[in-house]
Amino acid sequence: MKSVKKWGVSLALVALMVVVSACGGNNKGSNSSSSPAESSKAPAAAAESASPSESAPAATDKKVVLGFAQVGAESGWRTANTNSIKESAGEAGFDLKFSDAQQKQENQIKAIRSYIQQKVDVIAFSPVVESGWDTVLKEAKDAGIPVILTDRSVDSKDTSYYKTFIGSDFVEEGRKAGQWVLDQYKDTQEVVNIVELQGTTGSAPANDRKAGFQEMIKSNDKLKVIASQTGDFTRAKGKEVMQAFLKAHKDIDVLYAHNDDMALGAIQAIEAAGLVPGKDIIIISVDAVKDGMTAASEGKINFIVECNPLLGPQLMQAVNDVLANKEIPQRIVTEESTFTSEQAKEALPTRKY
Ligand code: GYE
Repeated sequence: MKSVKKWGVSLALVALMVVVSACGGNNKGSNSSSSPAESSKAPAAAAESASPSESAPAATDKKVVLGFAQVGAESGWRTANTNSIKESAGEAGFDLKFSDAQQKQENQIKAIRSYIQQKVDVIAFSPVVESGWDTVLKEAKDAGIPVILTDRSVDSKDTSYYKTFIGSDFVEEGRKAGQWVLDQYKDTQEVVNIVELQGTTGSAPANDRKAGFQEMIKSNDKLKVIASQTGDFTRAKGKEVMQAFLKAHKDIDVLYAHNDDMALGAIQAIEAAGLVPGKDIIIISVDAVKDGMTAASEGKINFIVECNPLLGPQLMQAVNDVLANKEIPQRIVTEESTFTSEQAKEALPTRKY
């Protein structure tokens, strides 16, 4: 920290920091806003205009401004992820500008452009789909603003567009789901009819969870995916698509849903069709959020592959490291496990999300 000579000035700075942290410390306050335009009026701007005119505060005295472009609010996983980011930003003392793209890439691009215009210190985002980011990422790079990817990645060839990617290994998650099915049906003499509810089309978790699953089950030709369609990671769509699957196919043995929310929607459709989820149709999903774990503990979901949404602390650490010019790995993978119904029952009481 640079020392400020004049007492009056340092007192004014202290007072200012108190005001700023009072405004920004709580994650439900200035940290949350739905559009990037709104978030531009966050406390940092106020801090600048209120700073003493004769001697501007040193750069190190200012709050770190982090622009975060979130995918949306499509699932329980996303809610837990958003909460983790807001909480950790508050704890780190950052000024967080948060936007929700409602699962639309064009909204995320707009938000990122607005963060570039506002000259934030770091931009972080979870790209809704994998492709189509090169132009906006180049704009950020040209503006000298470091970018960190969290949760989902991009397929850009030029990896210098981002400092690191913090998130799960989605292919591995798909493999874990596939391995479980492979084990369950290793002695089957009959064909096993599998239906798949895919995540958002073009998103990394949808592409990778499908690929990892396929990679495992292909070694047993009795395991057949007879229908596969997107349910956009939402409960409503999961229900709707499962209804259509049930109408079209009378003999579904297994449902593989790329997230808990779609599985939960599908469970409603299965029950409405007079079938017992977890028994008449074996269900596998990904995420292990509270509602999914509850359904698993009730035996309605047979196997869940965990995907950890609590990425906030790792993100804030990476922001600090990037700003301190520290070397950070290009890829930070989060640790995850899996749950059977029994294990879900045990884990549920201490589950944080
Ligand atoms: O599995 C799903 C959410 O990108 C890992 O997005 C995330 C996925 C998560 O909507 O529930």
